[in-house]
Amino acid sequence: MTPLTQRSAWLALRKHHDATHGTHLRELFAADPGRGEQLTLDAAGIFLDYSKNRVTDETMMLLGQLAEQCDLAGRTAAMFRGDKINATEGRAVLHVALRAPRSASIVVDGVDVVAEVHGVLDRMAEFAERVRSGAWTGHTGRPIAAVVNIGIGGSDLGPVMAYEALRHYTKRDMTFRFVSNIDGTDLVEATRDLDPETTLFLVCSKTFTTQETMTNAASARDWLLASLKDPAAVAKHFVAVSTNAAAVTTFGIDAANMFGFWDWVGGRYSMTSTIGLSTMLAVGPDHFRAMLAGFHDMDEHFRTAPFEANLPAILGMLTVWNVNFLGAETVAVLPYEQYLKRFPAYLQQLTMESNGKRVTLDGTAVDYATGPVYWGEPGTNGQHSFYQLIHQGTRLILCDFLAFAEPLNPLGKHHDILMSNVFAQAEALAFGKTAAEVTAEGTPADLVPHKTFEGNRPSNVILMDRLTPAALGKLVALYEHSVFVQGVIWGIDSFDQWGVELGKALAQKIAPELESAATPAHDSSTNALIVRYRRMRGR
Ligand code: G6Q
Repeated sequence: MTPLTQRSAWLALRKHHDATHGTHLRELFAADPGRGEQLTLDAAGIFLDYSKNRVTDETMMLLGQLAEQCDLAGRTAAMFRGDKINATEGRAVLHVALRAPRSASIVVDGVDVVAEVHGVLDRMAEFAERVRSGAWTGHTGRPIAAVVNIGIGGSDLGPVMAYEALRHYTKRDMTFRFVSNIDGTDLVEATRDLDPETTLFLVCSKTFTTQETMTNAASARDWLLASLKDPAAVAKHFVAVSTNAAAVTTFGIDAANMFGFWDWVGGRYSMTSTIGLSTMLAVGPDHFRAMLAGFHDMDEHFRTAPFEANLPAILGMLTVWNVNFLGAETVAVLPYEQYLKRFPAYLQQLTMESNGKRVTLDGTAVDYATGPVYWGEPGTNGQHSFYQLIHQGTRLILCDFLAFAEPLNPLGKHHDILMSNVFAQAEALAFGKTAAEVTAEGTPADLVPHKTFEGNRPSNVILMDRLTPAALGKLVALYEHSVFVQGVIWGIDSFDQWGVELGKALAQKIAPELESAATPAHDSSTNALIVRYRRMRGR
């Protein structure tokens, strides 16, 4: 296969970039008064304004050609069909099956997985209703008042993001906590004001071997038994979400209280699987199903819409354009919605664990940039912090602004002020303020360079009606598929994560060395750190 950087569309994009990169967004807008309406998409309940990217119709046409030359359509069909596109792990990638309607059918290794998915969803719903209604009681007969999700990575970030995002819809008389870090403080702080008699732990781990989760789960069990005294209490206060039934039973969790999922669900793509149990407990089965329907709407849009009208395809290709041709190294995700405060953290894993790869599917080192760094904070807080660098620093940062027309908590003029900031920031980034404009305001000459805004900074504005469960589903699926699109262009496996292994293995080697007196066997820096730590702990 022709390497990416030698494909005709890539070469044409390079040439196109060289010919047009001197053109400022101010000029692009001046040349075409309809630009702000044309370079937009409105589909599946999401409006995307991408006009403030440094693109023209020709750019978009060439990006479409590049997608075609990378067989985006074929790879998309392969994913939806259940082909084992996670090649390095030999697995299908079927998070889309988790939100397919009951009537759908997707067969993997001879099994209709959609039927299985709905079987498990029904069990989850039944369990969630029992807990929410108080029918499920703890060991001493009291109903559950607090749910603690123990999990890490994909078994934490999606659930905590969704809980925060959908807080408006949650059962307010129940408390939800999320424990992920091996740092004991996480568990201690999460449980310090909880009553063991009314606390339910969800141990979420696909493998049920993850060090952090297993250690936290064991300490949570100790915390529970320290007050309830009877090991039989575990069955009423612990449920597991896992694919490893044997390990769940060994831990002491009743197999009847285990919710399974499948190896074709990647950790960071698992929030619509049983890993979303905490979400369902918080918002109830109906809202959870509405969220799944939102995901499915975006899945179908992605699967069927032509390239030029396809939201994830356009968003993904714009990222490729900004990264590979304009040199952006990071994407700032800026939700102007307080409930999405954990969305940037969630996206960091989704995007960076998926596309932080340096070899293509066949193991060849890439000679182009792959996944950018994603980061962000809710607006308007970021404006009073890091936006300075975005506006006047030396780096090009692609900004994704996320906003909703309807506030969930209408309060005076708050929402109009919030929205005016979204629109203002995107405008300021694109158009800036010229030295002539600054001078005309009577600015002293020596301050003119400081007060000048170069502009020409790219951004996307993603606008939705209202943050409902369905809207959240659409938004997350939009990014999931955008990440997939980028990975297809870069020719990488977006669904493995070998990069997390080395540190894990080394930590397992170092843990016993911290307790031993033997000379550690690492480099001089690691050895000295280990010895110093032992000394600091009086060992
Ligand atoms: C995500 C990764 C990773 C995983 C965690 C937790 O795609 O696979 O973040 O989710 O390491 O794994 P377990 O669910 O197996 O505990």
